Amino acid sequence: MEKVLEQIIDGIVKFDQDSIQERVKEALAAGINPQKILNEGMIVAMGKVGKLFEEGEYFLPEMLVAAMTMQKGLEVIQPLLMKSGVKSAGKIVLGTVKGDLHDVGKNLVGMMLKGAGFDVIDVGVDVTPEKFVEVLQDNKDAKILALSALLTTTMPNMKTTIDAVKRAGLRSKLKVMVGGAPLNETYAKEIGADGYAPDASRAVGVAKTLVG
Ligand code: B12
Repeated sequence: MEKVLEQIIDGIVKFDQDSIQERVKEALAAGINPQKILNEGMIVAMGKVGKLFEEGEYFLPEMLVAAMTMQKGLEVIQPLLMKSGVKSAGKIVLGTVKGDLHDVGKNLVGMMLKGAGFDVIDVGVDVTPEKFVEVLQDNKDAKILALSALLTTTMPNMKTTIDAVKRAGLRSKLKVMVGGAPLNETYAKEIGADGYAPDASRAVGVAKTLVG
């Protein structure tokens, strides 16, 4: 692997907030494409951080600072990942479900969807089913509801949200797309979602298919 990618991984794992942007710029200058910097650098680093947390080496503050370091690095490649986006491909309401504070993945998905021309309304993290319903009521032209969850304990809140949307009579005109590390296609079907994607770039493909 390119040395600079290793340095990016190391920089995030060791929270080197001062030099992460420099490293990412170096990687770009070396001709490594932004998608590769993201997938083989930053996301690999977050996987390592998760592992250190599981092993009891890292605690909550370490995970948080690692996420902040990644966000700093992302700022450099964000304009490159977002390119085009001429006319709106449709409106998407996006958020992380109730009880869940993870937003790095959601933000990436939002960024890529915007780049693909979607009009993204980001409702944030820890969003209750009631709040999603309220936002959808204010945005009746939304074509997709996109839900994120990173915890096995908050995954069920995706179903609770879909059920609340149904009860509010908003489900029939809307497609629901879900994602997040603990999810898979089977779970997505089980809870009545229309689409699932394992990462942000594939989320764009799924969203395009869903809006037809
Ligand atoms: C950073 C982090 C945190 C930070 C979050 C900061 C932030 N601003 O997001 C903080 C410190 C807050 C945190 C807290 C906790 N965390 Co945490 N966290 C992580 C960590 C290290 C990285 C997550 C991340 O940013 N990944 C990088 C992004 C790019 O990937 P991603 O989120 O998976 O998103 C991609 C895909 O999943 C997909 N995707 C995501 N959303 C969506 C949505 C749609 C619609 C689609 C289509 C696709 C999609 O596309 C994304 C981009 O490619 C993970 C470890 C890991 N490997 O995931 C643990 C991890 C998720 N956390 C974990 C835990 C246990 C917790 C805590 C419960 C710890 C505690 N004891 O308090 C708390 C819960 C707090 C809460 N209520 O939410 C566990 C979850 C275990 C489980 N299976 O339930 C993990 C897996 C760590 C571990 N290995 O144990 N955490």
